[in-house]
Amino acid sequence: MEERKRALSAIKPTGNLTLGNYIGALREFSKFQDNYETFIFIADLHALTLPIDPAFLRSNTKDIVAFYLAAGLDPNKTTIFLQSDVSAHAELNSILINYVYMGELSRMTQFKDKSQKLNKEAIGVGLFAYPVLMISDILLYNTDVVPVGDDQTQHVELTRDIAHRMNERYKKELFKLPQAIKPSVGARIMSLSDPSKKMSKSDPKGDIFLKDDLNVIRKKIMSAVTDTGHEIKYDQENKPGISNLLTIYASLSNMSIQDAEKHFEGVTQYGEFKKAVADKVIEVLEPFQQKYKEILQSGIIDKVLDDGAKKASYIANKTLRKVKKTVGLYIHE
Ligand code: AQP
Repeated sequence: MEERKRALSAIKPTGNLTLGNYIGALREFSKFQDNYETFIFIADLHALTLPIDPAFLRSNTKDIVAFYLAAGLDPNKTTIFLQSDVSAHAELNSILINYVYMGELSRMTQFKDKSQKLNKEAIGVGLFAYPVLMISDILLYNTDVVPVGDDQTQHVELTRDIAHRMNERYKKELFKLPQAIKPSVGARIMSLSDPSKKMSKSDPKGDIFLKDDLNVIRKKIMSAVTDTGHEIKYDQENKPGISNLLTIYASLSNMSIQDAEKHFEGVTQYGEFKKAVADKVIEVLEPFQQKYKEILQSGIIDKVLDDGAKKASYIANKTLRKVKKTVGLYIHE
């Protein structure tokens, strides 16, 4: 039987999940599970790269599993697990960290953005070396495709470079070269209060949170920053606010941006447009929130994570053994 290709992705439990995470990641994940062997995990080790309250980290981790299931991930089709439950991630990280250059890591946009906000003396090594752990996450599973939003594609590119470097160095196909896959619409949802900035869970300004009360969501959308003029047109430079709302509407309606523009042709009041966007977001999030609550109450999360960790460990440990052998670490036969 021909082996299925593998898809892998994750979310860091660093903050309450946003509509950006839903559109750019969560919703995309379940599209892979029928045709790919799919691995979706909670990147809890990555969440330690910036200070985080332990109780919040724990409850947020559980929340994300419930969100995965509510978004349609089926544990019979997708291996769902916690990164820290599979020790091979940390072990491969401590090997690969020797093959990634400081120059490469210092060029990562996300590191530059996040470290800028910190006191120079207090930037954790983990924040700097974060992509090495992400590279390990991806390469352990011989991943073919990595569904991600815009901000993570640079890290996947670096993963390809390192996989290639290792293959060249050891003259064998040790690792597969993975490919980032972005959603065609909605790879970068922007803040509602400042559409020049990404909607981000660790810098929550102008965010819609997946757990927000539906009335709060409506209010947030109705007061989203827009632009002068009255046409509903996609123009990121001159109409970033309208373009962002149009993107949200199009992606949640499974339409292209052009079709969404056509849909709003003739609408000249931003208020009417915003109401339609709010209705659409609520139409999608209402049943989603309901499912999420039912899953949290059902008590299935521990079992899903236990089963997932077993399946993931088996595959990850195989790759780890191969790497250890290749680089010369002693392995008992
Ligand atoms: N605004 C966004 N639009 C589209 N996709 C997004 N993603 C995040 N924000 C948006 C995608 O969600 C996935 C999980 O993200 P992550 O947890 O790895 O963290 P991130 O990429 O760094 O996103 P955040 O929300 O900004 O988290 P913090 O601030 O904690 O780092 C990824 O596929 C991401 O692209």
